[in-house]
Amino acid sequence: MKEFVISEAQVETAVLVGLVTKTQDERKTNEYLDELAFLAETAGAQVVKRFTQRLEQANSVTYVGKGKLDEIKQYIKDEEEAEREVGMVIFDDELSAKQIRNIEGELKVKILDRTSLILDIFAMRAQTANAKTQVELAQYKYMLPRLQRLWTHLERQGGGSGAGGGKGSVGLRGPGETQLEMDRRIILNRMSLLKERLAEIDKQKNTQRKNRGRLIRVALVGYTNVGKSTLMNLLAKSEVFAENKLFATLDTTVRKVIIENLPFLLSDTVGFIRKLPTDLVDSFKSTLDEVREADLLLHVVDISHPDFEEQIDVVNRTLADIGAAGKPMMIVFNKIDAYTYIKKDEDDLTPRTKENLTLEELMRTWMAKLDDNCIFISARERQNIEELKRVVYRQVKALHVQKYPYNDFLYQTYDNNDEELKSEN
Ligand SMILES: Nc1nc2c(ncn2[C@@H]2O[C@H](COP(=O)(O)OP(=O)(O)OP(=O)(O)O)[C@@H](O)[C@H]2O)c(=O)[nH]1
Ligand SMILES: [Mg+2]
Repeated sequence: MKEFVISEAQVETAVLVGLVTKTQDERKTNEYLDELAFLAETAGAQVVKRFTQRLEQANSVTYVGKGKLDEIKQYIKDEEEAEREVGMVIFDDELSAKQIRNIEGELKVKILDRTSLILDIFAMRAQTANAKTQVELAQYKYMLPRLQRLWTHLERQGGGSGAGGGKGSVGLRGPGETQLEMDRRIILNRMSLLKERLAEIDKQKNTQRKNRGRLIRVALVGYTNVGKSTLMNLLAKSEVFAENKLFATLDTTVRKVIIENLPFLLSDTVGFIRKLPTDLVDSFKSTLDEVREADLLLHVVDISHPDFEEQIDVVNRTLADIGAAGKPMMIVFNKIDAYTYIKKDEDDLTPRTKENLTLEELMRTWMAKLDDNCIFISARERQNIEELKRVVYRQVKALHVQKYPYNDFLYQTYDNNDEELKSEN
């Protein structure tokens, strides 16, 4: 496990590597690397350099081409000579066992990829037994095929050189193979134990959920760092950990929220990210059940982020992946206080792009696109929160009537009382 994990707390330096391909232009790659840098920072590493290369697709042996790898190697060497040690090289895509082995052999520093970096952050962030178990399982899932391939590779290598059908040199094959096979078995055993444990936790959570009574369930979903927990704290008056780091939240928190006298359950969930490893999504099944079983999704978007549109797509795709597509959903555009745009000169006749839209123009566009099923707020500056409450109230009430038709005592005295909401706070 060690080699996939950033060690200890001291600041290590990192070099990032990404590709410009047919399907990923330079701008995209830079955005991905920005995000990778943010991930690295969150994990406690400091990014000192980025390398990109234009390739049709990733090189199956070394991810980048030979020339680029030499360039990176030279950079590491130069830095070392200047007494600035490079701690690790992080690749923006998931690497195969073969790629890791070859790159490591060349660069002789710690090699990470986006997946192992995310796993590392998750491991760092995991607080509860549930989250810890889920992360550990995901880490083993990541490691296993890499071990396996390492093992088959040795076997193959041995097979080539072995005489008379024997498999390889004793020194290489025997102990190495046994060790790896043993590691593999230990990991498999550990994995089934973790799975059992998760199944147990799952059962408990299911029971808990059943005991929650007849309340509508609303889940805050969205990309990481968009402000879900901040909004949760605001609506539920709770103290969920929120900060400007990725994946501040790993465990779902559920709170009972009452708007007017209509109670419902609000849950804050783990944020999504591009290229989120599927194994990780699988491992977080019990966390994501909260999303799957929600009656209403509040999809929180950071409108001040230059890539917010792609982030919306990533979240929608991930929701579909976990079987939560098609639920009633409302988009909550957050961080309107931080929105900036590039004003164009009057005499500038080049076409206006997304970057030139004022907040009002952007709001109009999205309201038209989403048929008004969206709202614009600032959770931190508490802008438009009353309106948000009003809209959520209306939707939850409609869902409540639908789902629990005989349980309408909760709000009957407040039926036409939208006015009162306005005066609250
Ligand atoms: N400018 C601005 N910043 C905000 C707003 N809402 C939240 N933030 C900041 O955005 C950062 C992330 O907020 P969180 O609430 O932790 O975001 P999250 O979506 O829960 O993030 P993860 O749990 O990491 O997925 C924090 O630094 C917040 O203070 C807002 O309306 N405006
Ligand atoms: Mg959070």
